[in-house]
Amino acid sequence: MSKPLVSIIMGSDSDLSVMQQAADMLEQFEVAYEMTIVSAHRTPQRLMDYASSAVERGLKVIIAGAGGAAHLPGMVASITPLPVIGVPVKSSNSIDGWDSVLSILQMPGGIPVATVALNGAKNAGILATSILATADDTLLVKLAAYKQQLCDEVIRKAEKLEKSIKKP
Ligand code: RP5
Repeated sequence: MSKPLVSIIMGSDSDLSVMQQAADMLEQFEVAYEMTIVSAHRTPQRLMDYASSAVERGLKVIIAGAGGAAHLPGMVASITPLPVIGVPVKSSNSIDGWDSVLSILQMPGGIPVATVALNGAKNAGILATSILATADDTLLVKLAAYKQQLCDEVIRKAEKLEKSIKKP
């Protein structure tokens, strides 16, 4: 098993079904990752320890997901110099998801968090891979192939739809 380059953390195990989608993308691109629970509110010291040791442990990107009053991504970004991708999760304590989105999106100047869509962990996995790909040509090739695959799929669907339309 190679050393993890990407960390996936979440505020609770109740975020796992969403955050697993980031892990699935990293597996697809064969990027080594670690995944665990770090709660900004329930385990503040663990958050401090985890974020402050991330560089020395060899991590390059951190994906952090949380719901409701979602402080995890922003707090992690305030501690580590690594890029942090925030995933707003529509959780049981979310009013309608906007609370998570805005908590993660509206960071003060100086502490950026790259925020993906609500429950957008899939894109977080792809974005983390893109960040690594700036220094890894193999990953660049894999990402280009993935995008081509998305394109081919749409063309195939378009052709199918066009054929299904009855000619007047
Ligand atoms: C947040 O509170 C977590 O990230 C989760 O989305 C939400 C609810 O947590 P649980 O009460 O399900 O543990 O901190």
